[in-house]
Amino acid sequence: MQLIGRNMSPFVRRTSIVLKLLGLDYEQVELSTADDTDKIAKINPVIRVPSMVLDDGETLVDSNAIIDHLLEVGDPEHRLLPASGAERRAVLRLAAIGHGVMEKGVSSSYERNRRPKDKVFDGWVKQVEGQVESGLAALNEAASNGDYLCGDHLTLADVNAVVAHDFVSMAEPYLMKNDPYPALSALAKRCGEQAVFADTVFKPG
Ligand SMILES: N[C@@H](CCC(=O)N[C@@H](CS)C(=O)NCC(=O)O)C(=O)O
Repeated sequence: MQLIGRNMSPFVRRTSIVLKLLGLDYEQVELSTADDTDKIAKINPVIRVPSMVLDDGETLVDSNAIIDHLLEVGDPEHRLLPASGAERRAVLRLAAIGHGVMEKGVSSSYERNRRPKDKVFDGWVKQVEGQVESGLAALNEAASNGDYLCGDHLTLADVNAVVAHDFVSMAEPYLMKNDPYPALSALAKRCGEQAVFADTVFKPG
């Protein structure tokens, strides 16, 4: 199968990490939504990444739908996402907070970098960055309770939290000055020592 997109996108990176954690075979096609519009449009009419092309040509769009499929085929023991009940809801809740931080971090970055400077709406940037900060604070609190966000092993909640942390550190470094989320940073550092996380860090060029 093919994963479409570059790991600069936190949504693509989290999908890459899940693929690697599950040991699924895939090829990453590093298309960019800015430069490869026509190619991506053939796979995803909304022209967004990540998208995925399965071996039989079926296409999937949006990291949530892609990861849902990957877990269905690659995680029969429900290690990354418990099968049901309160444990599943807890992982999904924190995973959604991590995903929300990514969305707001990307919004801030688009607002600051894609608009002409005189058209940037500072009030909007402030609002979405406040959402980034409160999401990171919630993840930091969850990370303060143990080695992993939920239970005794790595789940989708940790993947999203680490990717959100790393994305904001890259895209909005001024929000990370003086290590305001130390438990989350420590989780990111511990995970960053594992190949699945280290090998998916975006390297420009
Ligand atoms: N909800 C989507 C968000 C995907 C997303 O926003 N991707 C960005 C790249 S970071 C993108 O494709 N941006 C181009 C656009 O939205 O026009 C997901 O989880 O996959």
